[in-house]
Amino acid sequence: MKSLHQNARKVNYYVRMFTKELLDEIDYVITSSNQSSSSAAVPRRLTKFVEPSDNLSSFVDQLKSIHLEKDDDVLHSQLSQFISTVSNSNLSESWKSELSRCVRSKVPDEKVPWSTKYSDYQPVLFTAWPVLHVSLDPTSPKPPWADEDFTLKSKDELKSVKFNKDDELNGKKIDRKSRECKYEMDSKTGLPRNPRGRTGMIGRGLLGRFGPNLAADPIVSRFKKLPDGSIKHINKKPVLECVFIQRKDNNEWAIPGGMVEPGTAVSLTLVKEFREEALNVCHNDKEKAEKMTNELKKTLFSKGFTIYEGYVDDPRNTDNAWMETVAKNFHDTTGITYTFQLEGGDDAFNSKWQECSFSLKLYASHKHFIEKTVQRHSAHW
Ligand code: RP5
Repeated sequence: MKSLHQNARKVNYYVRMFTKELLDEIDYVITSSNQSSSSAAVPRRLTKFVEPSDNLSSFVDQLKSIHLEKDDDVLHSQLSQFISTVSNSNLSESWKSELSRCVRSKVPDEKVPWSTKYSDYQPVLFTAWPVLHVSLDPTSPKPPWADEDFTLKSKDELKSVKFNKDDELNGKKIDRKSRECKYEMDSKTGLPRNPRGRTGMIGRGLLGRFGPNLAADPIVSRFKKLPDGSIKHINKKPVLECVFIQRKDNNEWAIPGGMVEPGTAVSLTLVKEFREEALNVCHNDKEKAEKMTNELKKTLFSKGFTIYEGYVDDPRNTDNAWMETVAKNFHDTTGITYTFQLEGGDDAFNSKWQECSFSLKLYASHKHFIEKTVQRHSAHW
């Protein structure tokens, strides 16, 4: 098991390079391995670095069925083809959702807690190609959204990373504290361990940071009005409506939240994400974006109520990386939201007001946050 992981790490590193030497290096990893189980793991692991979109899926299946020890020549040509396919492929938006459902190993419910022994546990090591490919320029004023590949570091080297604390990169703060608890480190790898238990995947998957990946979720609400201007009621309770967006990565409806960037306050992220995803006012129109941010900060976003802070049950979570959020409610009491022109932007296809009720289907833990918002306003559910 140990050497299997070591090989996977090497391959992880080599694939990141995408250079001409790549094939030779992979070949070296394969041929220098004297354990057949390690060798067989190589193509399996390689398939985890690309999107299993329709055009790649049959090829990925072929790779999975290869037995290295039986036919190295075939493997070599398959790998060459694999590399060139990956090199030439355009990573589409669909990769996120596709990957999150196809690569993790199954964990029975009772084996999820770390306190339960699970000696046969074989999580898939997976870090998506775009995460590994983030440029790590130490001189850039804007720190990268993803960490460097800590799976390549030893436990001792990892001690310099400020897990459970505020860290800093290129002069910008990176919040590595959990809103949930003080998280533990895996005793073998020294990497953060998901406080909610096993997920069937190690590495970062589609997430940028090891440990918590902090997001901010603005819940913009108002009471639903009928055409005559009165508030709609069901079973004598007012009906609440909130702004939702349709995510581009998986088409699911969600609160228009987003990641907190290094050095950016949660309060600003809440405004920025709402402006970009629900109003389609993005940073490419700098002047308009700034004006809108200031207006929102002075009005609707001047007073918010924290609905939830902590872990999000996000499909991207792994054993070493997970989503956390600060979800705040901004309730319209003045009618200002009637001046908003909703339009999906950035990571969102669509944006709309939607009545809140038990039948809502939303991304990740978002329905739970909305239920709590509804309770706060004693509204119908
Ligand atoms: C969820 O992912 C959070 O609650 C937040 O809404 C969202 C942030 O991720 P991106 O929308 O930036 O992908 O877990």
